[in-house]
Amino acid sequence: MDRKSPSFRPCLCMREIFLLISDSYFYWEDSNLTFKIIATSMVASVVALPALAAPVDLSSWLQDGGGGWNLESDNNGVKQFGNSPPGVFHNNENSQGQSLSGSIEVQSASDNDFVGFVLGYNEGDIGGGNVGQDYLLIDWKQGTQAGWDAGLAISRVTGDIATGGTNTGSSAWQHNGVVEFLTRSNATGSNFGNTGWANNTEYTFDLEFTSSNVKVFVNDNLEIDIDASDYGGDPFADGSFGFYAFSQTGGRYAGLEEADLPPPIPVPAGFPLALSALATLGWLARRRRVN
Ligand SMILES: [Ca+2]
Ligand SMILES: [Ca+2]
Repeated sequence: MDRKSPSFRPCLCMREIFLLISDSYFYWEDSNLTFKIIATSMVASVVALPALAAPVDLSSWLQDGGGGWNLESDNNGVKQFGNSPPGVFHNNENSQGQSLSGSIEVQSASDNDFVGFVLGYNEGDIGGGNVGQDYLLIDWKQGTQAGWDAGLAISRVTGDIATGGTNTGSSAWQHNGVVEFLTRSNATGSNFGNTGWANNTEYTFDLEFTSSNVKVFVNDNLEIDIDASDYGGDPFADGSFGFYAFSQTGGRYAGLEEADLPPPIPVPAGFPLALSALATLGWLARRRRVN
């Protein structure tokens, strides 16, 4: 088509728009405002990239609960020690709208219990006398034991899990009482819903945390993807990123980076319908060419 033409030729233009959507390339200069808006929105979605990740300085992070945490000399790695009651090492700042990435490895051949993460944690939520807790617990058990199966799960915590100690009957172990089990790895193609971590084996992880959605990736594979709207509708509470250990020594977290998640891109009213119509027209155009 003539790129400078002010005229609008519906059939040809729609096919051209479909092709540019397919190719992520914008060159259409027709004067029809409606379709220019649609095309510009597509370009916006293509160029919206996440912010650059920045290394995490762990020297300001805090410990709560049981066990101990040894900070490494570069302040970018930390290793838990102790077959202890639930404990966390957390950044003590509201972290919604951010991702946290790095590696996790249990550097031990001893025991088979819990490592993991907390999201939305507040200082004192474990063993600090807080009440009204509201945070998410992502725990990963190596082996099935005493009523809880191996694998990666996410739960919502609304009380103090320190009170159970290392008891296998505690809420942190059984995922009952103040620990409301939400789901095991639930994404299509997930690997670790019922599979424990292996001894002395490094996995990469990525956590994405917003008030409406949480995603957990392990080895770049999506394992958990939950929406607040699927669990009562209240937004997930804001709070810290943290690492977690319960009755398991040797969890090491390293190579840590945080990044801002890209803001949601507004979708114009009617956009999904328009895109569907354009796709259908493009398909029909291609059918006409090949029949
Ligand atoms: Ca055990
Ligand atoms: Ca143990």
